[in-house]
Amino acid sequence: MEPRVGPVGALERIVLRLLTHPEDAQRHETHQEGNEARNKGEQCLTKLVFRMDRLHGRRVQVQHQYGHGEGEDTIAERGKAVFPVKVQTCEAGGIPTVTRRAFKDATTFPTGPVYVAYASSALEATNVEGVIQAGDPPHMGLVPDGSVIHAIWDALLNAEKPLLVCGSDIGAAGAEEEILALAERLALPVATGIFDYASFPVHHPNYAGGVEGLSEESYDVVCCIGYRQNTRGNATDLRFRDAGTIIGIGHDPGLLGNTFPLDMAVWGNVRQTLAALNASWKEDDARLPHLERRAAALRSRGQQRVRQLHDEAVAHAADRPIHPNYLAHVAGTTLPEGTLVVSESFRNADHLMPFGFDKRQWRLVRSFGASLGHGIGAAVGAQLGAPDRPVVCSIGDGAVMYSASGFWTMARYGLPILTIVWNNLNYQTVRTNFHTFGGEMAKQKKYPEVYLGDPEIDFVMLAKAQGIEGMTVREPQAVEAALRRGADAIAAGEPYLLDIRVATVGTGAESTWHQRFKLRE
Ligand SMILES: Cc1ncc(C[n+]2csc(CCOP(=O)(O)OP(=O)(O)O)c2C)c(N)n1
Ligand SMILES: [Mg+2]
Repeated sequence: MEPRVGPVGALERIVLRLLTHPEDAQRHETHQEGNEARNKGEQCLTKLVFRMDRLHGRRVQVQHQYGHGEGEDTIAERGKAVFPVKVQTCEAGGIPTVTRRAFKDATTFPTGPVYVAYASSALEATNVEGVIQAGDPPHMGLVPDGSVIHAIWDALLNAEKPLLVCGSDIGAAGAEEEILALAERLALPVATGIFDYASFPVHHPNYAGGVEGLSEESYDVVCCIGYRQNTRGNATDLRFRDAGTIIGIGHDPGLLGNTFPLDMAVWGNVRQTLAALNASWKEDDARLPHLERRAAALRSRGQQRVRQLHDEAVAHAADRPIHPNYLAHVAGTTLPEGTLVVSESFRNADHLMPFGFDKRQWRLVRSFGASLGHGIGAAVGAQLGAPDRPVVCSIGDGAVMYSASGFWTMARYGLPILTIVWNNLNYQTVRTNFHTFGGEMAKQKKYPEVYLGDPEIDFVMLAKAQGIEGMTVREPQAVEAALRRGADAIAAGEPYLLDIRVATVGTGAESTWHQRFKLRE
C-alpha cells in the first residue's frame, strides 16, 4: 500500500522539489490522497504565494496559509486585490496547469508575486496524477533601436561627470558582467539604491555608495539601470535636476516612470541592452584622456574608501558592547566565501560586508519595502533556493519577534541557516525616526516603546525552545570564535543562532527610559 500523504503535504513536496531542482522539474507526480483526519465538510483552502527574488530570477519564496470556512470567491478576490496575477483551481487535475502558470508569471519580467489558490476540492481528491512542467521564464528580446543605443553610448562616452545608478534588474537579468564592463571601460562611478548592496560590488573601486548619500555634485549624465527609486514626494527626489541628460533602462515600465525625470527611457532587457551598449566600445577608446584620468581618480578614491571603512571598523575592536561595524567586519573575514545573507535590519552594517558578483563574494537578499517580518521566512526560502550556499539570516532583535516561529521550521526541516541576532535591545530605527521629527520626544529625550531591554529577550532560549542550538556573545574577543562555531554548524547541516549584544548606535542610544506601568495593580 502506498504511504498515506495528507494533501497539503503532497503539494508542499511538489512545490519544494520545483524550487530546489528547477532543471529536474519536468516530471512531478501529484498523487492526492484524501485526508481522513480532516472534516470533509470543512471548507479549507491553501494559498501559496510565490515570489521571485532578484538573484538570477531563480529563487522563489513560498508562504502558505490555510483559510477555513471561506468561499473561494472571497479568497480569490482578496488575492486579486494584493497581487497583480492570480490563478486558482478547484480540481486536482488543474493543479499542474495553475502551478506552471504561477511559476511562468513569477519568472517573467518584471517578475513579481503571484497568487495561487488551490481549493479543498482539488487538494482532497484521490488517485489523481499529473505532471507539472517547469515554468521557465520566456526569452525576452527587447533591445531598443540602434539610434537609441548610439545616443546613450554617446552621452556616456563623452560625459564629463557621469554617474550610473544601479538597481535590482541587474541581478534579475544576470547582467553582472555587462554592468562591470560598462562601468570599468567608461570609468563610471556607480551608486545603488538605499540598502541595496546587491546591485554592484561594494568593494569595487567604482562603487560610490548609496545614491541617497551622494554629495550634491553636479553630474552631467546620470544613467539609471534597473533602479527603483525610493520616492518620498519631496524635493530630494529631483536631486539630479541639473544633469543635462538622465537615462533610465529597466524591465518594469512602472519603475521607469517612478524615477528621476528621464530624458531617455528604455524599457527592455537590461542584459541585452547593456550588451548592445558594450558592443559600441573600441579598444582605442581606452586611451581617451578623460577616461584615463577618471579611471585613475576612481582607483585611488575607491582604495581610500575601502581602507577607511576597514580602519573605522577595526578601531572598534575592543568596544563593549560590540560595535556593529566591528561585527560586520569580523563576519566578512570569518564566514565562508559565497555566503548568502538575508538581511532584515536597517542598522546591521550591511555596507561593510563583502557583497559582490563573483562566486566567492557574498550575495544579499533583502526586501525593498521597510515592512518587518520577512527575514526568517526569506532565509528559509533562500536556503531552499540555494542549497549549496552558506545562508545567514542577519536580523535585528526587534525584527526577530515578527516571525520567530520560523525557527521551528528551520529545525523541523533541518535547514542549515545561521541566524545572527544583532541585539541592541532596541527598536533603534524607530527611536532615530522619532528623534528626527524633532518634537516633544526629542526635546525630552524620552522615546516611548523603543527600549526592549526590560525584560531582555533570551534569543538563545527562544531558538532552543524550537529545536535550534545557539550561544550568546557579549565580548568582542569572542566574536570570531562564535562566528566560526556558527559556520561549522551550518556546514554540518544544522541551523544555529548567535545572539550578539551590539552597541546601540545613533540618536538617544544611551537612553533606557521606558514607561513603567502595570495594567493591573
Ligand atoms: C510590520 C512592521 N511594523 C513596524 C515597523 C516599524 N519599524 C521599523 S524599524 C523597527 C525596529 C526594528 O528593530 P530591530 O530589528 O531591533 O532593528 P534596529 O532598528 O534596532 O536596528 C520597527 C518596529 C515596520 N517597519 N514593519
Ligand atoms: Mg534592535
